[in-house]
Amino acid sequence: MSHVLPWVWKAESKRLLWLLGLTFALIVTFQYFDLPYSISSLFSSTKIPVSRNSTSLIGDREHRNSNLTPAMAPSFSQNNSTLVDDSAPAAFPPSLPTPNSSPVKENATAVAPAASVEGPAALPGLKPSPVKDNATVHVPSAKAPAALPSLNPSPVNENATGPVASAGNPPSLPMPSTKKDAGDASPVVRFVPEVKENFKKSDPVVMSISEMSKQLRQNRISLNRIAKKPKWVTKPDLELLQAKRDIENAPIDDKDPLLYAPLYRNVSIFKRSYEMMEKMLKVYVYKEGDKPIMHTPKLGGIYSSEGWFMKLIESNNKYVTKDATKAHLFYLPFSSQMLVETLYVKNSHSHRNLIRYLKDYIDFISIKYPFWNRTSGADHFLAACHDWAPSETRKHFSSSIRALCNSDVKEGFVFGKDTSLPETYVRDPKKPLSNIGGKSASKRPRLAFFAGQPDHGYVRPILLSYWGNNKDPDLKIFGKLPRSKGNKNYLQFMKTSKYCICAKGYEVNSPRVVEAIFYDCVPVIISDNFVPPFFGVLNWESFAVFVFEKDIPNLKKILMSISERRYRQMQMRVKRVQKHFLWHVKPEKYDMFHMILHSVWFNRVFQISV
Ligand SMILES: *[C@@H]1O[C@H](CO)[C@@H](O)[C@H](O)[C@H]1NC(C)=O
Ligand SMILES: *[C@@H]1O[C@H](CO)[C@@H](O)[C@H](O)[C@H]1NC(C)=O
Ligand SMILES: *[C@@H]1O[C@H](CO)[C@@H](O)[C@H](O)[C@H]1NC(C)=O
Ligand SMILES: *[C@@H]1O[C@H](CO)[C@@H](O)[C@H](O)[C@H]1NC(C)=O
Ligand SMILES: *[C@@H]1O[C@H](CO)[C@@H](O)[C@H](O)[C@H]1NC(C)=O
Ligand SMILES: *[C@@H]1O[C@H](CO)[C@@H](O)[C@H](O)[C@H]1NC(C)=O
Ligand SMILES: *[C@@H]1O[C@H](CO)[C@@H](O)[C@H](O)[C@H]1NC(C)=O
Ligand SMILES: CC(=O)N[C@H]1CO[C@H](CO)[C@@H](O)[C@@H]1O
Repeated sequence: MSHVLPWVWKAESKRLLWLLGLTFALIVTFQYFDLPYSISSLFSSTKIPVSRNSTSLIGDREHRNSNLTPAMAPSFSQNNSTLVDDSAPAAFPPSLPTPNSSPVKENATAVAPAASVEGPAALPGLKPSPVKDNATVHVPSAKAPAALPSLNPSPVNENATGPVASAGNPPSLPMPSTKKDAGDASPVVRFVPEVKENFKKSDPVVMSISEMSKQLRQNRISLNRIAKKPKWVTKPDLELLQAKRDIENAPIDDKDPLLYAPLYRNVSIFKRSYEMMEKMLKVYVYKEGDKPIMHTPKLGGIYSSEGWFMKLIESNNKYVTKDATKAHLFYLPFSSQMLVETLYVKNSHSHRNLIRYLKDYIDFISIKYPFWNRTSGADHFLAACHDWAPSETRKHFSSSIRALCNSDVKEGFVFGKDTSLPETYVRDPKKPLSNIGGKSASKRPRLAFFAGQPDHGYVRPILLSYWGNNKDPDLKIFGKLPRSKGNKNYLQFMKTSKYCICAKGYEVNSPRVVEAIFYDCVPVIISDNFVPPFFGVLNWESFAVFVFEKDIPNLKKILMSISERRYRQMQMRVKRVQKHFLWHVKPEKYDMFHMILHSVWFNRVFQISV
């Protein structure tokens, strides 16, 4: 352990050791609540069957406001502790009472808070003791290729009751570091608490795209049913209800030359909904909030989609209204990137102050105006691209519509409420369209291409171990590409490969998905449980390939099994869907700005209940 945490020993501080212990207990606790799935990969015999159903549903208020909360917000020093995220209680699988509720979950709620309340008492052995007894301990090997077997769903061990530290072998706390990643592997700093990262391994329970669609359909019905009625009904509510009826009864219209039907779940519905949005949508943008966290759009880099959206909506005069009583939606103009850059204490691994900031903002506007309280924020929305945004916003924005880049089924993404925000890597904010496009289908000699930081997340080492180092001349799978002027190499590969591999990094999202589309390359998404952008309206499987992480060894076989005809069809569709993924300094019909706005509108319309 000493080589893992040299500074601990140097400091010779019992207090630090104690904190470390507490930290670990908290990690375990936190993980247990936060990532019901990843705990099952950490201790791979512990499978929590309830999670899939529950993570994608909205929790009932009682649960959220239960007395878990104080227990999960410990008051001890945060210095050098770890990722202590007071959004944790909300992360607790928010669920409707479901028949699938397992004893595992019940134990977790009963045990974990006690552990953190009692603090020292619960610490000896670093184990939340009540949980440990019958659990089977299995800490997967950290080595990537060896981690592969655990990709396969392991049989459920019903005895395993929860997280337990293997004796004398707690998962190591890596030294804090920053995260760098971008489509072309150029140095863009991402801040990520590596402690949490270490817990993220592949998860045996994977939600396929068709299961996601099913969940979306179910939630469209159930969210609407369980939605809290607004405290009073307004004219915009009634307008939304009318819009909903109109959209549901959309006339069949699949011949619009601008909307190629196979790209959409239901082109008639999308078309009608978009028209209704154009016709009636009014958005109120809060003026409150200090720069730089609020009202400061960043237009370059990998988080720029939140910035572009903020800039374009704040300067928009078609959809934005100054009269909040006319608004169907309320936009919360904060930047998750600026929030981290401004408030995150380096190496603190704590989000608490970030979450606090957002909470204070909500408190402020909910006292000053009646709008938030009227719907508990259900008609409020945010667009946030930073990796941490899901956890920062999970608790206090649990009713609000969150457009998130890190749209991970297992990080509390709620189908039908939240929307998947495209992650875009804008290299030149003045010319967001430069270098767009690529070779035609017949002029793409390479089967597949990937390049990116090799050590980000658990998937890439696996990908590289199977296909890196030119193991197969058809698959160009690289770690970092040698630097070239203007990223020529990277762009060249994207423009001349048939398939562009979008392998997840630390988180499910990657700028490569939009990049592939941008360069007319068919995206191959290897990122289990990633909800692709505009999932509510687009039929992703018509123009992209989804490969389970566990199928990486079969990657070539999978790609080779796609016929040339099918490939050409998908590539043509990629070109047709491209317009939805473009930024324009002056927004254009159906472009990314409008699609983001539409995704929020669409979810609001279908959740409306009065
Ligand atoms: C989810 O719950 C339903 C019943 O509500 C059940 O039929 C289904 O098998 C459950 N799915 C999972 C993955 O637990
Ligand atoms: C945490 O560390 C900062 C300096 O890094 C110090 O100012 C602060 O008082 C510390 N907080 C506690 C609770 O120890
Ligand atoms: C926190 O840890 C860093 C090393 O990671 C150390 O330099 C710093 O002094 C520590 N701060 C406290 C308050 O213990
Ligand atoms: C767990 O172990 C305790 C004793 O250590 C025993 O009383 C209890 O029945 C066991 N529970 C299960 C589910 O095996
Ligand atoms: C696991 O459960 C089975 C029956 O459910 C029981 O026979 C077995 O002893 C249990 N194992 C442990 C370690 O508790
Ligand atoms: C699309 O939605 C419309 C309106 O609800 C419906 O009439 C039509 O059958 C749907 N089309 C498809 C292909 O599902
Ligand atoms: C909204 O609710 C909060 C908490 O319940 C309360 O403090 C606040 O005064 C309310 N706002 C308005 C405008 O009534
Ligand atoms: C609510 C509760 O305590 N559920 C179960 C927790 O796990 C033990 C076994 O470890 C069961 O006996 C409880 O029923």
